[in-house]
Amino acid sequence: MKEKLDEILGRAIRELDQADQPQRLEELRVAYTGKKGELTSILRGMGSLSPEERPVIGARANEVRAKIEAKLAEAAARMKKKEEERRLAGETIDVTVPGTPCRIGSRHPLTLVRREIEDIFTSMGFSVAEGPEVEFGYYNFDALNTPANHPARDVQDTFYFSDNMLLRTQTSSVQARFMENHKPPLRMICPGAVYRSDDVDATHSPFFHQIEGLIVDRNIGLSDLKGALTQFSQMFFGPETRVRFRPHHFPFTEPSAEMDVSCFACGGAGCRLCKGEGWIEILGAGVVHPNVLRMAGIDPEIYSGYAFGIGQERLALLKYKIDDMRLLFENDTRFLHQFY
Ligand code: 2U9
Repeated sequence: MKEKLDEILGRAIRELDQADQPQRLEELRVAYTGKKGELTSILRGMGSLSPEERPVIGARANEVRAKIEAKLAEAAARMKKKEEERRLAGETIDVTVPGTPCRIGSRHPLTLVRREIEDIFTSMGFSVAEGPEVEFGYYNFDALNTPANHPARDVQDTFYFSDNMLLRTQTSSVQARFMENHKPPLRMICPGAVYRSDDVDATHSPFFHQIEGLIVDRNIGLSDLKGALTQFSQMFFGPETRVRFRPHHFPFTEPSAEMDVSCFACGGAGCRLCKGEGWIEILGAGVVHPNVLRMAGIDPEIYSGYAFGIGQERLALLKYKIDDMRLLFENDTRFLHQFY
């Protein structure tokens, strides 16, 4: 029986060394140490041994069982390690493989223009203010010397919610509000969306953006306006830029003017961009009307100021040579990704 036990141990060790699948290991465990396994059946047959042989064989059988169990555990550990190595090998990350490209957004041309204008004016000491797009008729019109019978207030031109609430038609309402809680000297610009009842075409939209500016201090006049807006034009369009002012009318400024810049494409000789004129209109401006200051509680005998209004879309079309304003609002990313 001792020989039988040694033979079992030898065979078990050989087979366990060769086993390379958990399933095979389980088969061997059942075959050797399971309830119906070879060792168990030997132990069961011990009854037939002589009293002298029994303890010797019993001890040997237990030794063999312990050895087989140790070998089983060793094989299980070996398989687990191998499996883990296999898994890790499969998970290897090649850090040199290029990543999945992700599309990075780009700034909208209107945003680029707004930021550039903000940078220029803040460098001259202007602050930036914002206000509501849904506005009282008072701030949009009355405070800006545009009384009830003025044609700009017509329902044909302005979107009304009620008699006294509307979508602002100009960001000047922000300046009217600003003057109520800031004392002169003040120097500010207000960028933002405005709304007018217009049909859409290549140069018109019922929704567009302005940047308006206002400065109020002692002894401010037309020369200050010309100086600041010339400086702005040269920073925005290039140092060679010349400007010219043409008389105009706005209810909120007196005198008022429109300002042209020399064409930055042809230098003033006349080309397609400036339609042969050599000049391109870019903004309106003027000396703030005394009535506007008075409405805001500022004494026009002590203070004066100038104001200007720039159409953001117009500058974006000019700067980026875009020939149709609708492109700015259609959100076609093939178009928008050209700007950054
Ligand atoms: C206050 C007083 C005066 C703002 C001004 C303009 C001239 C102007 C247009 C430019 C193109 C509007 O976007 S546009 O169509 N704006 O020409 N705006 S002066 O004058 C003000 C503003 C606020 C208290």
